[in-house]
Amino acid sequence: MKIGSSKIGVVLLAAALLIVIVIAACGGSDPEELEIPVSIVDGQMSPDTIEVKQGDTVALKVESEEHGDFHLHIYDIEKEVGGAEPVDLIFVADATGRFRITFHATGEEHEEDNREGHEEEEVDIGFLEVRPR
Ligand SMILES: [Cu+2]
Repeated sequence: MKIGSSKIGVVLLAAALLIVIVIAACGGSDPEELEIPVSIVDGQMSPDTIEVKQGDTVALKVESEEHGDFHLHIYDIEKEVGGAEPVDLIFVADATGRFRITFHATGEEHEEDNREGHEEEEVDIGFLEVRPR
């Protein structure tokens, strides 16, 4: 009986250890608040892909040398960038997938025309990638 119960003890210990390893490896991590600096130079976003996890609260700090609208598709977040200060874009990454980010150049003198010509004017500058947590 002594040998038997110590064997069970070893098996239980091994099982417990395995569970701890699996939990540690797979994460179950809590949503994070991320602050990500983004710059737009020559029609290209840097980083070209923003990677976050589902549920994260994301604050993009967008700097652009050119004046225009920063547009995150599907999430449908659009904001004017290109001033002296970086622009904060804050959202919760609740939808997973890969989302286009485009830039709409807006010369101040024909701002109204751009509202209509949205699709022709926009330039792909990068992606947002939201992975399941
Ligand atoms: Cu767009």
